[in-house]
Amino acid sequence: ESAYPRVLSIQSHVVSGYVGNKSAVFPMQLLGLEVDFINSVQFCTHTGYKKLTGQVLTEKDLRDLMDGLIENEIDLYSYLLTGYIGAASFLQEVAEVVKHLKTKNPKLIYVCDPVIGDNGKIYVPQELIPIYKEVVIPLATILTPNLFEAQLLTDLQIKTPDDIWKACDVLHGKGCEIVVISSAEFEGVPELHVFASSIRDKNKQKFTLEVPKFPIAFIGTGDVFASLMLSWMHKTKGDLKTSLERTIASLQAILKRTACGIKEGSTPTSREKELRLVQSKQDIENPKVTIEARAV
Ligand code: ATP
Ligand code: PLP
Ligand code: PXL
Repeated sequence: ESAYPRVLSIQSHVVSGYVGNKSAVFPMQLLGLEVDFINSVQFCTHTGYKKLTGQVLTEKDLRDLMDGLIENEIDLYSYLLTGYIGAASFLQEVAEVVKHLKTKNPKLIYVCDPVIGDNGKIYVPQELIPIYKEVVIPLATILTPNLFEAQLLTDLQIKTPDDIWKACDVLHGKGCEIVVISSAEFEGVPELHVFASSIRDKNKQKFTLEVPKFPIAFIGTGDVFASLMLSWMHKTKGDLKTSLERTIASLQAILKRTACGIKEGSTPTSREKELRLVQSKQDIENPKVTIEARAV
């Protein structure tokens, strides 16, 4: 086994700003993980800016890069992290990558953020949904959907916390040991909620956190969330409660710093909303926990 843990992160690259690998790699490196990354796209910015340019990696390109790692015998990973994937054929190839990495390391931990959409809006092609459901989710160790994604992946209507736990059980039934609902909002409740359910080592655990919500639609926060959860689950040897608390503490600090740069009352530009990730280095290294995860 490798002397230090190595992560393979397959996500977007943007030249300017912070989504995908640009959001995920820095926190993992700061927390001591060796990160190899494959850029599934290289765009000028995230897709919310007025002009989008750049290139998309094909499934064949992904296969080629993996073949290089395999032939060089450097395809032993402890963790795989994936986020936004824009094409069905690429997602199918990612599933092949997971299967291969598991033959090399049967203990591989696959952290999958099944990015489909948010708040009733789908921003990937529909045909990705059955592939996530049938092929990818059974391979995932830790799954981090938001409430909307959990609905689409389970075909359940989620209206209450009880419904969330039912959805988590459906996802456990498909094979993921840990399900973290990275954000959920309920009618008439101003806070954001995080839910986590684990059946790891037959030890059932459930936690919730209540997070104050900034009135700003940040981009790339889901990517930071998954990256911090992976890092802290590693550093705490699987302590779900502590990992959730430290992840949320760092995220809150990053968002507070980012919000400070936005003029109140005005509609922020995409540029102004870019996460102040580098400036938050110390909040990532030493999160100050103020929000406790409550056991359910
Ligand atoms: P994905 O689509 O990648 O699965 P997601 O939609 O759940 O993820 P976000 O909604 O970005 O991702 O939320 C991830 C985390 O980021 C939340 O748990 C919360 O801690 C933080 N967060 C995001 N937006 C806000 C906000 N406006 N106010 C407070 N916290 C936020
Ligand atoms: N908009 C689009 C087009 C996206 O692809 C994503 C990706 O996740 C988002 C918004 C939201 O990003 P996040 O959930 O990381 O904040
Ligand atoms: O997860 C956010 C994300 C990832 N990749 C690309 C994006 C976005 C959000 O807009 O545009 C290319």
